[in-house]
Amino acid sequence: MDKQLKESLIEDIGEKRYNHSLRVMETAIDLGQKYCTDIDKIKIAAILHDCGKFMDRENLLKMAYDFGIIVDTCMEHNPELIHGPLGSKIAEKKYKIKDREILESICYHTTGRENMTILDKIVYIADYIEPCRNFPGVEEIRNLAFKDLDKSILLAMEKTIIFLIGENKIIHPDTVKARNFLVIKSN
Ligand code: DGI
Ligand code: FE
Ligand code: FE
Ligand code: FE
Repeated sequence: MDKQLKESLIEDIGEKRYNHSLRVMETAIDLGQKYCTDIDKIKIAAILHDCGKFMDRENLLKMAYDFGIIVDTCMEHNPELIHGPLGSKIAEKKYKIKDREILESICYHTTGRENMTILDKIVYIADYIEPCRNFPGVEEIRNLAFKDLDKSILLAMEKTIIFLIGENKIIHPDTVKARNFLVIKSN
């Protein structure tokens, strides 16, 4: 990995999160080979996917406003959701990424969205199944990701939605739209 990129990322998001990003990248590369997608794009999107997940959480909202991100009600109630859109802006401004597809996959990596691109899907599910994720049921989704990408994402989203309901958290409309789209497509 590029030394400067590595150092900059570690400074912003910490070594643990950087190592997670490396694992997401390796997983995403495996998926990219399976689904014949542009590996160079995958590498950039995956290594940067959490670049907005600053260790300094206090400033997240302020940074979002500074970058002109429209913070919706759901994000206000759950600042965790800001790191996707914020990361997309950081990738653009700080890491000079111009490719819209890469920037969008970073933006939507937490919620998903309607009609996801193959790059969106690979980043989303690689984040969910990277080797250190160890929650119940992850192995099934890990295997499924290499057999039926849409089905694995649908399962991951449904598990996430059920988890959020259990935590009494609100579901972002993009998460709902992403799931609805996949359900309609699978019928
Ligand atoms: O950044 P990571 O931890 O690597 O992973 P991520 O960006 O996928 O974030 C996962 C978290 O985001 C997890 O705690 C569930 C939460 N999340 C995902 N979709 C929604 C959500 N939280 C809310 N409130 N609403 C959502 O729709
Ligand atoms: Fe994330
Ligand atoms: Fe995720
Ligand atoms: Fe992540």
